[in-house]
Amino acid sequence: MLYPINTKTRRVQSLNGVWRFKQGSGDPQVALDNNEVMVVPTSFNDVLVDKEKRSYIGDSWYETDCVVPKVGDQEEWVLRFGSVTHHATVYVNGILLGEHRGGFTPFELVVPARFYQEESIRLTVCVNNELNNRTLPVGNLMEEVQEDGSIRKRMLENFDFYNYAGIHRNVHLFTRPKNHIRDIVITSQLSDDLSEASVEVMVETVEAVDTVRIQIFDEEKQEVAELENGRVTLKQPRLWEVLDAYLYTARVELWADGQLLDTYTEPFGIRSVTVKDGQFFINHKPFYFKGFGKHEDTYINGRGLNEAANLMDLNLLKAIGANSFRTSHYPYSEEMMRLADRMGIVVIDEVPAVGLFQQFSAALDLMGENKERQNTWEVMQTKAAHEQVIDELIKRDKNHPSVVMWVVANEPASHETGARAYFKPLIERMRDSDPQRRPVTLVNIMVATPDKDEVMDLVDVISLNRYYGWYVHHGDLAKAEQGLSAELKQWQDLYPDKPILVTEYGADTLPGLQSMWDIPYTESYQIDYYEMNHRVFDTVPNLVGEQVWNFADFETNVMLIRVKGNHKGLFSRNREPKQVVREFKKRWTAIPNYHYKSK
Ligand code: BDP
Repeated sequence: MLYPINTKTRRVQSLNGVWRFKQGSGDPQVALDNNEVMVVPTSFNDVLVDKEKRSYIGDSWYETDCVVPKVGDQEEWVLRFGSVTHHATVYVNGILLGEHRGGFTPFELVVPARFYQEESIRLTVCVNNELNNRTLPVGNLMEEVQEDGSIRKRMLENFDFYNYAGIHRNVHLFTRPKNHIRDIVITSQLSDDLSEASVEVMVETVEAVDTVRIQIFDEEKQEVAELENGRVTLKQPRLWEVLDAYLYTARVELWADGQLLDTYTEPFGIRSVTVKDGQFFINHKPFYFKGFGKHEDTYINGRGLNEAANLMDLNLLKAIGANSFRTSHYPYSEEMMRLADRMGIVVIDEVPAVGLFQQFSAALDLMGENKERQNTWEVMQTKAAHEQVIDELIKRDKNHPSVVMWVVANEPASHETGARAYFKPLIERMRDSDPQRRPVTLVNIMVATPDKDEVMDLVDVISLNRYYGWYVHHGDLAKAEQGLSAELKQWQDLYPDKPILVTEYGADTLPGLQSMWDIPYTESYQIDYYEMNHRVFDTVPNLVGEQVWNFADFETNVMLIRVKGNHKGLFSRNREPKQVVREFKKRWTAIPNYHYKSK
């Protein structure tokens, strides 16, 4: 899906701002009064301040008035939402326009022409934040009878982050020609010696046109090539390199009867990604991931778009010597993806498939022997939602040079019967629908050890979340070291040709707490914990990277093991460094992006 930009044939106007707002039942036929307001975009939760409203589960109504300026009869107005979490129903003047399920991907709705004549239109969005075993992420919805007999919905997240909701990303109204560029797909093949790239640009239009003109421009806005039949071979291309990004632009024009119908410019990078012999190659060189699992999570905005925080995070990421992050546990904003492209930061792109584990508990006490048998794959009805998020993510992010791998799910019950049947078609779908055929991974949970896991042979990279020294052997780093070392060796022996990536490891840490001994939650323990992990990582030949859990502390639901959120960040929630940041900086600036572990 194309990002909304102004071009000679498209005009974008923002609908961000202060909207009318109401929680509870609503009637789109009747305008909301002005008693309560909400900012778009943001999570509604924290800014509402009131405790009940913050944790409200159900429908929230958003409304604004806007003017739809006149357009030519060959043009249309489109409403575009960057994301609405988790379910949106959109009305214009009380008339249903459409809906979208899924809280992390954009959607568009064409505004019918009859509204273009109106002085102003009333735009109403009903936002629902319920999650269940048919949605992604997975949540457990409950109803509680209150003292007065009324029913209040409650949501127990089946995952370890706060269920922030609202109109989370930009809302735009834009014009485009009726016969327009629907999509642009850019792929490139690099020669073995990197001296040539054959670039292919495929353009999808609504109807056939006389001419589709495609030109490529460099960063100085100089034309580099004009494509014939959508293809060109570029000599000595400047590559998109890790932390040294170079972005070309493809300008597409549709022409009919000598008239320019539509034009759009799509930035892209030339780089290759391959996996072979237990290594992960970018631009034909073995790459080492240094970085983070993150969250879209800031004070005040919650999960709402915060572009300043995005830039600060990526600058901090660079400052500490990292080169990558994973969009745990959902697709991040398009603005963040464009920023990563621009800054040369490598991204592992994840769908919101989290919570696919019956009765998931962040405490990882799922290994308890006395627990009832879990039957995740009988309980979960998420197949349709999963297919949808895969399709929407790849449609949205396929052209981003920063994206080097897709994640089909985070910590599913891949050791339970039914996991293989569930994941095989989804992994194939992900691989096959990507025009660049990037590697696909699944992030494995600690209990799905090599002897129990049923799916890791299906993916290209073995991604592991491992908490030796935290959830296992808590406070005993010597035992933790043995456990981690033994398990990584097992994976290496089982899949000698697959790279291993540690996608999560971490220890909750409260800044300022110190100890002479191995006492969890102290800054000294965090330092020792990571030192132990790194010692082990460096002995595993196929281990191609380390992504810390988490970049920054983040908000979670209230739980016994959460002290006002999850504190595994290397940075606090307001992005101040913990003591361990200095240690990371030393390690990561010493580890090169390439050839760290070349065999
Ligand atoms: C893993 C999850 C992540 C949690 C983390 C933790 O992937 O979402 O926040 O562990 O417990 O289970 O800190």
